[in-house]
Amino acid sequence: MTDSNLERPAAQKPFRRLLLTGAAGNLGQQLRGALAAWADIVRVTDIAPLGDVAEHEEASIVDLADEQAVHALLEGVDAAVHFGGISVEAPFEDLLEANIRGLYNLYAAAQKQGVKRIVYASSNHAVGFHPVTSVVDIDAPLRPDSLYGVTKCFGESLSRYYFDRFGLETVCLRIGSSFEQPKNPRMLVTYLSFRDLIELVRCSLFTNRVGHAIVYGVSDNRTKWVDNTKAAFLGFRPQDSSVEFEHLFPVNAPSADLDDPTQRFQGGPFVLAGPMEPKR
Ligand code: NAI
Ligand code: 15L
Repeated sequence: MTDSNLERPAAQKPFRRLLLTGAAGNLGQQLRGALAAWADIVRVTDIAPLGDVAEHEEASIVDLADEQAVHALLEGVDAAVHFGGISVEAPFEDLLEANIRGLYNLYAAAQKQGVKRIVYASSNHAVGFHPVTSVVDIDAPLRPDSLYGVTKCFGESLSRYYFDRFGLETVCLRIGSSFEQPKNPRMLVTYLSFRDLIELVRCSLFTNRVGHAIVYGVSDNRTKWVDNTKAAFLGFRPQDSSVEFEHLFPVNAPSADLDDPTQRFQGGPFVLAGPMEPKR
């Protein structure tokens, strides 16, 4: 919680207004309801249709690449939960607009509007070219596995700059694989349950003085490729595990083929996905 929120009367919710980008997406839909418990007003936005708008919500369809519209979005916002943008490998031109220009617009607007904190959906693909035989902590070198991963590294650097230069706080969430359930054996390692995702966002919004922080978003899975020890101050304790889904994948499957890059590196299939040709 930011200092200005602490000045609000006890009967009110901790935040006056939270912004949620990507609200129509897979994870945005999960977060939309959760944010209602923490803010009087949740401003939801996406480039895609947002469905029914609740009484406590303000909704607007905005392309993150539209500078003016993004500046208007950030007006009167205490903190932003930024889950909008392209979430997979894509042609560079598309990533450039949504994930690079869009992110710059968001930070420039947040700084101008005096927003105190951003919770940024980074990705495991910022470090996806680390081998599965290693465990990475939050100080591990960036090793993006795709142009998509490179855009996440840009987001982590841009947010670092905005903290060092302007004091705008960010928690970068290096999310693993957050879906209803793991879709393949790799996701047994990278799985983040929706419940744990919501808890991670809650910790990121409510911990005092986060500065510029990085944390891995994975549940308490049996196999671990990431180590959150240095992010312990956020207080994130995953409740779930992919163990309950292990039966979905054959127990007698051959062990990882380390000659196959999609099995040798943590990023899995992303390591071979790009660069993609622009759509003509
Ligand atoms: P998603 O693709 O379902 O949602 C992203 C949303 O962003 C979509 O609703 C889309 O319409 C919106 N969007 C795309 N371009 C936009 C633009 N130019 N302007 C405004 N909105 C735009 O993806 P998901 O799974 O919900 O992921 C959310 C965030 O979390 C993304 O940033 C993704 O990179 C990140 N992430 C997700 C992971 C996962 O396992 N679901 C893993 C790692 C990171
Ligand atoms: C991501 O960053 C993607 O947004 C998501 O769609 C998944 O592919 C996830 O990583 C993953 O690594 O499984």
